[in-house]
Amino acid sequence: MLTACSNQTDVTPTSSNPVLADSAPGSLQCNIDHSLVFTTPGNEWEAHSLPIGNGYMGATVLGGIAKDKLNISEKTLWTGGPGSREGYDFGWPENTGSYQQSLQDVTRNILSTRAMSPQDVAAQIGRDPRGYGSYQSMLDIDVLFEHQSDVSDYRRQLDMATGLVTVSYQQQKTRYVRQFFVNYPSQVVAAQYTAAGSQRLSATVVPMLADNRSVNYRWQHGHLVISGNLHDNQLAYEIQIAATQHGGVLTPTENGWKVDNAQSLTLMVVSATNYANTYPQYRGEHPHKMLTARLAAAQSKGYSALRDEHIADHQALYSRVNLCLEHTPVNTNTDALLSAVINDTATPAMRRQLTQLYYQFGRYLLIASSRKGALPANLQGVWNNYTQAPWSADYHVNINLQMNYWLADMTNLSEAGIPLFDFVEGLREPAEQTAGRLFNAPGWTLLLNTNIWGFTGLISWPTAFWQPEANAWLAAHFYQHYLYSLDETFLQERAWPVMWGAARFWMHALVTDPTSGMLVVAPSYSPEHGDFTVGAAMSQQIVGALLRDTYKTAVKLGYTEHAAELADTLSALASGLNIGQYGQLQEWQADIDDMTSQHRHISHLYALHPDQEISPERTPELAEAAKHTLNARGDGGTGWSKAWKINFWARLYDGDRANKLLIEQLRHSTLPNLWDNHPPFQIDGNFGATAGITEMLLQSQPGALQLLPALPGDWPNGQVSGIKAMGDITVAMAWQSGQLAEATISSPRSQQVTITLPLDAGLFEFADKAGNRIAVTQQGRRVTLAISAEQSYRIQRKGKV
Ligand code: FUC
Repeated sequence: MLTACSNQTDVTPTSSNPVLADSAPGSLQCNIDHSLVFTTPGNEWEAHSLPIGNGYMGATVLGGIAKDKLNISEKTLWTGGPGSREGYDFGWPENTGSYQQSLQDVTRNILSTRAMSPQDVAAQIGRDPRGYGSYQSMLDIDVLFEHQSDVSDYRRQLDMATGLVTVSYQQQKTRYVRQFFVNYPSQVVAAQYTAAGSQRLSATVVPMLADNRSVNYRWQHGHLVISGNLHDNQLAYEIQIAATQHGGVLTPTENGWKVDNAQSLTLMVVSATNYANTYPQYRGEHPHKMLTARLAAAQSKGYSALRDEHIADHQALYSRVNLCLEHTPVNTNTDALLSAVINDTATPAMRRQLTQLYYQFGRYLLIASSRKGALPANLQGVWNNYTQAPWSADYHVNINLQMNYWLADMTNLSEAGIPLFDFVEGLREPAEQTAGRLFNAPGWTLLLNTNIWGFTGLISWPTAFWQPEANAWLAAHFYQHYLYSLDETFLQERAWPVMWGAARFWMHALVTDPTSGMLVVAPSYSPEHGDFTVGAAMSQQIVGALLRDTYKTAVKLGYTEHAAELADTLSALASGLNIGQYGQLQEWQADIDDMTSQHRHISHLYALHPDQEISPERTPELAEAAKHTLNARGDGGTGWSKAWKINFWARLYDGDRANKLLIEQLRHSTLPNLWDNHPPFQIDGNFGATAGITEMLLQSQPGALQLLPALPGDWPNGQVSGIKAMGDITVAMAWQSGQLAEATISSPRSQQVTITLPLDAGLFEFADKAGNRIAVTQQGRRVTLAISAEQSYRIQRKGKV
């Protein structure tokens, strides 16, 4: 259905979700498209899966005609960890004293020689991990249909607005429809297969499990219970499946079912393990009782009620934000749209259509892979088809896990961000051990990567093992969440302990550089190239940001002694902000950047994004230097690298370049199902791109908002609503001919805000909800106004744009 910027889902305006003021600018044609649509079955898991999930469990649908494979994963099913055959020690060296001695030797050496090869450093302070493990697939459910595969009118669709996957096709006079969802409140995967017409449904249902576990099948009150233990670590898992049919006959087989001549077949699947996120054993109760109760509750609700419950729960999050980039839809087939963008035959309108879809896909994926109570989204979100997943589908903390959560607050999905905070808090105990054992330091830290078993220690890959700044980067998310939510209880009870713990670590671990007398990180490694050095830019910037944020928090909470200690350290800390001989922002202390390097990591621009120490207004020379760096690095890179570059260019207010990177990402780093392709499939790029698109439309700092800071020429007309600025402010905007036409802001909290408009503030009128003009202070493009809680304020362009 084509609507003039109205949504197909029913969005009720509330204070946390105001839709644009009733009078949407007249002529904007916009089909707000929420579906990924394909007209052929999928056959490759990475490229064609349609994902559904509830944070705990993920499922993917390929929609084969003769055989439909439903892959189900559950976040806690991992090999490795305590009890692993290989042994497990969290990545800690056996001999703490001699390890600390080696680290001191490396530090001393590097302070005098200024550079060491990664191989030399890894030989001294790296270590092969044992029992790291990998995320596992729980099971596949193969449904083997007896009907022929000569079908017509085939359609495979993921409707992001409802979180339903539907597969449908026609065979002679029968319409076959399958529908899938994963319900969060009731914790169940549901699938329904129906036949309407002259034919009925005949099929066998076969659960398929990997051979790296024991597998026992038994029947309990008519449903199938599959249980066992992973061979590697004896982690217990259980799956319970209930099957029901309408019409025909359902017959249990040895480990599944056979259905004959039915009108419909319904499957409900629950699964869990005895994992508990508790150091050091990471084991809890066997899930049997819980799953039995869960399945019984789901069955008594029934399929339709579960679907309604799921849709309501999903929409409460998903429908908060709408993005509408004007286009007349030319094709709703996602394959065709993506192919046109890849082949450069897409019109600007087609690119906008895909952009709009891709934007919401990032939000959809976060809702499906990160819900309260679950582990956070890993490198593949929650979906997995492997027994040894790429990078174990773990949590890399030198960019990847953090990127997964950039979008959470700004796209009005704060709830979906909570698993990150729970996870980091869960790492505290092993991370404190890591700080003590490796660095002889207080506080907490971890290195390059972590798993669900509290791994916070060492690996041995020379160019990717040493990233102790990860603690500061994770702590930044706690502070950011406070800035977005203004939740002071969160700041005091959750953010402060994490931030202070990381800051204490660094106040101890920083060393005085004999050449400058400044405090530096040493050894320091700019990921994931070059030599180990002293005080690489990204090390200094990340630690500096942590100390500044922690200082502000200490002042706010009245911890004066902590604040004084932080201020002392900050005053002696090297900034990591140096401009080099080519005008670039130096990656290292020495001016040795190779301006031909196209390396994917650009962590030395951390101060530009995600931090905001560099900005075109406040630090124009540094912003210019960041541009030189970005231009030299080029617009290529892996999926997440391009996604980060969208954010960088947005922060530099270059919307056209940000959009170019977005198109590059769609063209070169996107799988047909719109999953980000590192390659292989790695979900961070999806999340990073959605964050980047938001940054193109809205940027904020405490008390300051910037509207349409990086609007590309390719998006002349559009609307967005429901996105968030710091200060718990919800923003809606409409623009025409590339110019802001109207904006609405509201917050549950009274506060003073300064808004930077894209044009002189004199061109706009400012009114309250009732349309009464309000008093504002204007200066150039800036306008300052006091907003009252639960009121909405309208900024409107005078006259016609
Ligand atoms: C970092 C990146 C790689 C990859 C891996 C999971 O080490 O450098 O590109 O994303 O994480």
